[in-house]
Order: sequence, then structure tokens, then C-alpha cells
Amino acid sequence: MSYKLYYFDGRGRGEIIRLVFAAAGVDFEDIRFDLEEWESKYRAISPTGLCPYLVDPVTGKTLVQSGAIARLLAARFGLAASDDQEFYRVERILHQLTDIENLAIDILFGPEEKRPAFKKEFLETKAPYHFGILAGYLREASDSKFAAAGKSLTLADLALINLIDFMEFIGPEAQELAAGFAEFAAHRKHALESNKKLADYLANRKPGALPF
Ligand SMILES: N[C@@H](CCC(=O)N[C@@H](CS)C(=O)NCC(=O)O)C(=O)O
Repeated sequence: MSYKLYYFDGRGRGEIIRLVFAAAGVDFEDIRFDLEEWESKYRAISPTGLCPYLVDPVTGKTLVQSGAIARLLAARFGLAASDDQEFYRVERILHQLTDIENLAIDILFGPEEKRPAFKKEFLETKAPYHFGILAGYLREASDSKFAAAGKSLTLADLALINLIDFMEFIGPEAQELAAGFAEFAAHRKHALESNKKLADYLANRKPGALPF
């Protein structure tokens, strides 16, 4: 039996799990669906009524919560921190990224009339603030070149790349803003050079049907 990941045909909250599989070189069934199939077929078999969820062949259980699944797999596949200080730095980055994701969710899925204001605030103040903090963490990690300043690639690297890539769905201004931080491009280059399977996955990734 193989891993089976259930998520929309988009990146959203499923992509970080796909990136962990890609970086680890572990095969999984990538079961993708549209909104209609979600409602008619897949929601009912999700333990929480939400996705992503993962059928784990190791335990036979169906796992939920994207962050918990990604952390579990990272630990299982050697993509977790190797000591308590690195653990803190990985978590610091993951939580900073969650703060940004929450803002992106408001822009894409918040009340329609409020979305332009959310986006304006994101571009003018919130994204520069959060990106600046993340760029500072990368500068601190300069000797290591991995985001959490450890000896090898961790979930923090994957999540950072994923979030910067996600700016595509916010729009060209958000992508430009991220591109203004040279630390992100340098980090991505190093991370991909350290892991060819991840680089191949990103180079060959096809766009999903859903715009998130
Ligand atoms: N904290 C959860 C959030 C899960 C979540 O809200 N999933 C959304 C998609 S990103 C969902 O299932 N939406 C479908 C629905 O609400 O019917 C996680 O990270 O897995």
C-alpha cells in the first residue's frame, strides 16, 4: 500500500505535503479533485470534513491537518531539525509563514468586497514586514544557507519556497515584492542544488486546475 494524499487540484494546503514527498523521493498517490467531486465524493470520507488528508500506509490511519502531516513526514523522511535550536528555528519560520498564509487566505477567500483592501494592505505594509523578517532569518543562517541554519534541508526550506511561489496567486505585484528580497532567490538556488529530486519536481510541476 502506498501513501494516498487527497486534496484539491491546486497547491493550497496540499502542496507542502507534496514537496516533502518530492524532496524525500518517496512515491505517493496524488489524488486531486474539483469542488464538485469534493462535495459529492471526498468530503464524506475525510475525518474532519476538510482536506488535505493522507492515508498513511505505516499506521493504516487517515491523517489530517496539513501542518501536522508535513511535520510527521518530515520527521520520518529526515527533513526535520537535528537539535533543539534548529527545531526552534524551523518552527519560527513555519509560524512566520503561517502568518503570511492567513493574510493570503483573506485576500483570496475573504468577503469579496474586502479583498481589494486586504490586498492593498498586504502589498503596502504586511508583506514587506513579513518578508523582511524572513530575509533576516536567511541572513542569520548565511553560513549554512539552509533556512533554519542547519546542516541539511528541512521542512522550513520547503515551506519557504512554497510560500514565495504562492505569491503567483496573489498577483504580479506580490511576486515582484518577493523578488525584491535577493535572499529568497539565493536560498531557493541553494536548496534546489542540494536536492535534485525537489528541483525536478518544481521544474516539472504542472499548474493545477484551481487558482490557489
Ligand atoms: N488547518 C487545516 C485547514 C483545512 C482546510 O480549511 N481545508 C480547506 C481547503 S484549503 C477545505 O477543506 N475546504 C473545503 C471545505 O471547507 O468544504 C489544514 O491545514 O489542513
